[in-house]
Amino acid sequence: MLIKSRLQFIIAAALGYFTLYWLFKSSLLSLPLSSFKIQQCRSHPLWSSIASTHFKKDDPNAVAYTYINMNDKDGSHNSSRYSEDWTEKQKNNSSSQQSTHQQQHHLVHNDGNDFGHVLILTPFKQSVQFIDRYFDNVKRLTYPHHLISLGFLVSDSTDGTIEKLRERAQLEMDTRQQAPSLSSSGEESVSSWNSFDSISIFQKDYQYDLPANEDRHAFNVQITRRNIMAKSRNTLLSAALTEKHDWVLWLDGDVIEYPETLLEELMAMDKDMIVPNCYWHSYNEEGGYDKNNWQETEESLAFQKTLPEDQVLVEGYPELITHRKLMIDMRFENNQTDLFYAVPLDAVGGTCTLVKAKVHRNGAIFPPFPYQHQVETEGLAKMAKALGYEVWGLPNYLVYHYI
Ligand SMILES: Nc1nc2c(ncn2[C@@H]2O[C@H](COP(=O)(O)OP(=O)(O)OP(=O)(O)O)[C@@H](O)[C@H]2O)c(=O)[nH]1
Ligand SMILES: [Mg+2]
Repeated sequence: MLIKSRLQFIIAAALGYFTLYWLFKSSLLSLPLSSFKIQQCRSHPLWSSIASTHFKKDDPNAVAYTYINMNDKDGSHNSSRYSEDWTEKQKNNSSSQQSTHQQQHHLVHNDGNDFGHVLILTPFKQSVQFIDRYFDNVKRLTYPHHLISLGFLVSDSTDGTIEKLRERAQLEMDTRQQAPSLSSSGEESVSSWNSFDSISIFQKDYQYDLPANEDRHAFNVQITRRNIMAKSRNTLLSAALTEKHDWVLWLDGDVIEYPETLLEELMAMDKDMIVPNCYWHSYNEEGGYDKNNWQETEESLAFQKTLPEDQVLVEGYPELITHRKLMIDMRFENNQTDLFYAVPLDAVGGTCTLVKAKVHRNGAIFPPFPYQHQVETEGLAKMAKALGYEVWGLPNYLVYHYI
């Protein structure tokens, strides 16, 4: 009986032990199930890459916002070079930023979108009225903002363009610093994806003002105007392009509407240089705006053979028929309605032009001198083609210029 009850005791104790063990084990599994999941998430290589990127991006010292007056560089102006405190901070943090960018590239690669870092460059002159809209539009871009840098060159402006630009850049910077740091759920990290990598504002005057009685579009002022524009774009490019940039988007300040998905859609075409069709619209009408996106024709090439080498051609002037085929006239051509229908081009305008950074690095600039009868943006395309790169246009994909 005693043995029997001992046996019973042992069986009961064993049963009790296993019951307690099972209860303990199941409570361990059920209670912290969510934290187990988080643990799993955190150890995922992609997640840790995001986390370290955003921890760095939320560090206020990592902010890059520069304002540099370049007028002293060529001695044409005697105003002193001016850079604010954060320029120093930026320099001090350049090494940490570099490692951040390496992680970003890694992150994008892991994500399956190996598109890289884009530098959006905009020259501005007397453009204060466009700046708020400009920022509202770039902020709406759906491409990850930490892979976007903004660069501006302001010239010959007396309307407060540079002050307004600095104010908007500062606002962006403040928003970024206020962004909450990463929580355990990782939710707040989304705010960092909305922060641009850097904003750089350069200033250089060319003392170029159109005589008050001259129409800025008049044929006889085009060459001087385009020459200054070419120098402005080259100056901005050489000041802002760094080794981290994979793409350059040239975006004029008076391009006021474009798709939020512009960057990823143009990048996905994977062309050395690509331009959407730049139109204007009113409330009930629309039409072609940028006539500088075009193809040469047999007639245009034959015509150029009759010209002296230094003769510059520009489009859109009845006094000069060039025989080119303009992209503004190619929309829905031959019943092509595909948004991404692409045509090879021989020249581009600068309203909205995506260029692989290597095209610039390898020598394509905006010639301020006649190059194959072209200057500035059309000259850029001609140079890129001479370097062996391909230039393409999207006749059905529209962006809109201010009218
Ligand atoms: N930095 C700089 N920017 C300029 C200069 N001239 C024009 N811009 C800017 O360069 C971009 C293109 O110039 P626009 O004057 O719009 O050229 P456009 O589109 O051919 O001419 P519009 O038909 O009048 O718009 C705009 O963002 C201008 O604000 C200049 O001399 N220096
Ligand atoms: Mg314009």
